[in-house]
Amino acid sequence: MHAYYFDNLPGDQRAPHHGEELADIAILDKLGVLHWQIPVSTNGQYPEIDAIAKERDYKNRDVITITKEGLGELYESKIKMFYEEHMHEDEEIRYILDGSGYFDVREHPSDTWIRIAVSAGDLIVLPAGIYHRFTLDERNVIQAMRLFKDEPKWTPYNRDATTDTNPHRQHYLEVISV
Ligand code: KMT
Ligand code: NI
Repeated sequence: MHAYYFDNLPGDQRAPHHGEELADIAILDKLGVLHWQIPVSTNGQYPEIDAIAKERDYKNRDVITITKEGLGELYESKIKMFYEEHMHEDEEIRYILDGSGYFDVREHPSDTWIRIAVSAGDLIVLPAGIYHRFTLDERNVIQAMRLFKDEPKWTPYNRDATTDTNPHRQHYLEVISV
């Protein structure tokens, strides 16, 4: 996993968009983004993931494969939806099993995008209330385990005036400001 400032230039969202300025991975700590590197198992057992899931109360999980073939006619609309800036009222927890992609998160208070490049073995937890988006990269394939505290539901709230005052957003801002 590595992180850098997004260049904000127009063009394919899948391109690296590597800005001039480097971002220290420590910036993720400041934004409340948790991350681990856990080599992907070849036997279907995930003891380290299980331990983190137990400690953090992630009761459910599934596996999503994002490819043109896998998503069929939903592909373009899904890709667009993942890339709309949004927040959730719960954590977004993804363990990358294969392929790669980018999670963009908003730095606060500058509101600049930090691009986080993830690939197999990266476990990332985006805190509730953080503004973010996701895109495939130019390899066009990712497979990820999604972990959930409760049943597999995580409503995206696209950023607007109401998300700015959402209690989960407000709570997030309080937590990262201490
Ligand atoms: C999401 O919520 O943005 C997704 O599940 C897509 C990314 S999973 C690697
Ligand atoms: Ni999300």
